[in-house]
Amino acid sequence: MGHVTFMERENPESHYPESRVLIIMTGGTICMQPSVDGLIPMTGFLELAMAPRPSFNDTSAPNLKLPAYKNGVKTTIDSLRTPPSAYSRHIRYGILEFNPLLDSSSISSIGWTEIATTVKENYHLFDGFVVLHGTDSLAYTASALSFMMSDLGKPVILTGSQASIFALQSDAVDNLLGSLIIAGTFVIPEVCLFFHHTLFRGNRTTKVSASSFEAFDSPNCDPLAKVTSLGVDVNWSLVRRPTRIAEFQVTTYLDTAHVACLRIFPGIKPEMIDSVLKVANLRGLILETFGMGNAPGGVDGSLTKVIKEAVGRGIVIVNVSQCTNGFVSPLYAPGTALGRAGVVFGHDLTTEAALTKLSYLLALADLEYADVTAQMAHSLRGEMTEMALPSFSHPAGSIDSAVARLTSAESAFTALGYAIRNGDLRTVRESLEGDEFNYQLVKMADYAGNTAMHLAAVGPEPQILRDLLIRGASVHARNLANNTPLYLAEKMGNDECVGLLREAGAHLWVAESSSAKTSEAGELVSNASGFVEIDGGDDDGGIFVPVDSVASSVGGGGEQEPH
Ligand code: ASN
Repeated sequence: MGHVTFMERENPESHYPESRVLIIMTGGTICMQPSVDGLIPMTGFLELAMAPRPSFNDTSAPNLKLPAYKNGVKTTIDSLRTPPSAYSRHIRYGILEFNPLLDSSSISSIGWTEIATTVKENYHLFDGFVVLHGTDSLAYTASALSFMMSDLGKPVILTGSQASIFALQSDAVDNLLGSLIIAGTFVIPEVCLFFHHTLFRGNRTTKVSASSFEAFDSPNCDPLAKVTSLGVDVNWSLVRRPTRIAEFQVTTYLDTAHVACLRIFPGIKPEMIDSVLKVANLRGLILETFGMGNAPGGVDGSLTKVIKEAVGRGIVIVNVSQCTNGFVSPLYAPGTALGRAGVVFGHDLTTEAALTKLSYLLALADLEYADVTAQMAHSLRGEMTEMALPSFSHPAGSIDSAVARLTSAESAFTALGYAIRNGDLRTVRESLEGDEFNYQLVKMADYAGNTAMHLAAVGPEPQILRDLLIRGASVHARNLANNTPLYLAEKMGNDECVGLLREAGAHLWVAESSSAKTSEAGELVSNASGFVEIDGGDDDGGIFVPVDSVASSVGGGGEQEPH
């Protein structure tokens, strides 16, 4: 007999579980229609563009209302759901629309704050977020949001399209459907940009084409995922993960008013740069230089002089390259001269990331000039390439223990499961030491979908849970019974683990919190191999699944509220 999930017990009609995704519609071509003034964004996207399309609407329970917060006020919004995806789940979604909708060329830090605040207010109500946005300034918005959001634990995916969803030939459906499925299926805790079957880290992107459907690229960072005919291929080794125990926060103010950007060109006069640097109250300048960071007159001194004076007045000047690929460094004499004048080398930052990062840092009240320049030269959210990571080393090469003799990820995970269950902190630490292979262990799951976090949440040693958290394990991962580590810890009355998980941003939906207190929603069963299994009592003849941390809500129609 198959595995009976919590959701199936609650709602036997429903075969597959649902994830919940909030779409934040800001405007852009995706929702535009022709007018006498040219293309303009139209309201009513859910009813006009999504409801009539079978790929966005399986027509079951079309009028289900979802709770959501809009401008701080609790409300309910209409929802639709997709047919089941290749990952055997529906994505249920609702939309909050900007008023007015924007052509993205008009977005500013006000719009960025509205998006960030909407995600924050609704964070506990949805598994993921999709932001619909025009393509013109999409890379700026993606970069800005990545800095505004800290300790993000859920996916925030920005997308748009080059042609309207109402056009006969358009990229809109693919971009939106791909974003919805990824946001509702994978715990990729980053601000991402999805376009033309590719998921990018948002703060690495730049718009490379004004009309092609392949409009975005991240020239200095491989994509985080690709959609193929076989499904979504996630490059988990690139996905960033939280490494400290903290709840999701947003910064709502960026100092965009006192930052400028200037592109160097052959023949540029020092006085032109000087006049920009003397704009009233300017605090930061992004200087787009040639090649590896060179500017004319860097050696003879006149341009360097105006820059040095500006640095002396406390203006942060950041050097980024006009080339889309590569990085700046003080290799050539002109670049060295800029460095000596006090210019910060932005390595391989895009202009979009440099501008928004500087606006973010300058808005932080407790940062001095030296802190801002230091942070501009280091990665905060994966926006610049870090120094080379320590090289891969398999535990078999270094540790003389049971784990050391294991050669496959599956058997290493089995050993890890035993160690967690026995509260054997030393063995857990040995098996998790170091590298990418061990991040695989943090993300793997047993045949019941339990990750190391699920096992640790019900295990005897809370320090193991803490160790997993600082290695980037997700508190939002769900096992095949749709339960999170927090649900299991509550169910077991494992108070210390409950406290720790909540500190790391874990939460329960209302339906879960009541069922965690009853004995009906699933029993914790130790099977022969020592794994903790969540089961409704059926013999499920389990499988071993290296799942990619599926996010999901419980129940098809129940209230979904933070607890
Ligand atoms: N002008 C549009 C915008 O950025 C372009 C687009 O979305 N393709 O809003």
